[in-house]
Amino acid sequence: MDTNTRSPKFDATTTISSDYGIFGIPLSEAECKLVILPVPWEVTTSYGKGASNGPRIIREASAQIDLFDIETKTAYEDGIFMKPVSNEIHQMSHDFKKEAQKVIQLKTEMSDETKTIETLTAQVNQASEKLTAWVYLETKKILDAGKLFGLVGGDHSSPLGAIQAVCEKHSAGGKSEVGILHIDAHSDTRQAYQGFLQSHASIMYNVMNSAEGKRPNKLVQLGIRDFCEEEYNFIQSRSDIKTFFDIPTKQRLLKGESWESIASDVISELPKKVYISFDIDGLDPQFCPSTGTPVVGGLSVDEVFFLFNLLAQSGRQIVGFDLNEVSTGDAETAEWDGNVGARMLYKLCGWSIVTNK
Ligand SMILES: [Mn+2]
Repeated sequence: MDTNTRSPKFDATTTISSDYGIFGIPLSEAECKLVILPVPWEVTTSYGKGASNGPRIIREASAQIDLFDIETKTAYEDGIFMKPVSNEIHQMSHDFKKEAQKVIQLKTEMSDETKTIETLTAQVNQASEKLTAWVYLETKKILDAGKLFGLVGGDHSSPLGAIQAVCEKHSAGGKSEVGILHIDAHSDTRQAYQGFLQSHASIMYNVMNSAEGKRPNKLVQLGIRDFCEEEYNFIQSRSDIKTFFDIPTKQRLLKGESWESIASDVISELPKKVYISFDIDGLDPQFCPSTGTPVVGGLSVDEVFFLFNLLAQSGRQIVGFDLNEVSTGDAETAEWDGNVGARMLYKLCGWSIVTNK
């Protein structure tokens, strides 16, 4: 497809690299208002696999999207850029995933090799810390260059450093002004999972226990339908967390309440500055069949698009976002997952640009 014909702004002489960029937009990082950091990471994924391929399949599917959008119009003209996928990070993910798998296997077998389990677990935790530190620094660089920020994972542990950097950037008197809109099937508030301190299942626990200037002032969760009692109790214990569990939310909808009314309630819990953390499994699994831990129920694409539109109309500002857990499963490619992921990403990009005008 000749992507240059999709916008009068981009002349036919500009070429598009196959290593970086996204949506077929032929602009350099310096020319783009919004910069996306890809994080090909899936060390502690427990059930499915292929989340580290997320940036690649989303990028591949992204060239098919028409740039003009009925809601965000020509927002893309400000430029959207995705950095090249780091081979070093991808290799590190591959190497430490093997160690994490070994830990899970030994624990499942009730192995008495306690020393081995401890050593491997510590190594995996160190690798996760290193990843988080890298993501934090890369995010800071993008923000300090005056760009809008997005991240594509990877499993849901990928954005911890990014959320900390964005919260820190938007803080006053040592407190962050940012609220997180977290769309997910899972609450992700486990203190640790299989001994791993920074797993995908602990991201929001870690976010809400970050140092004061680096943690959001509010966490608002939507689509949540898979969590354990420990997670439920953690949510209840925190006045800075508001969870819209999927079943009671759907009951309101099924009794005839409008989605507009429900979405307004969700938005009213958020401060003016919003960071969106979007786990693709928050959607009904028909939209993400290859994701690692699918759960029945969930949101439709229409409901999410409606929510984003209403968020923008409310005058809120999207100060950063991540999209994670878009996966290939066992396959090399998963076209449908990439297609849905790319469309979700495009809306997130468009609304980020529009709400920062
Ligand atoms: Mn998640």
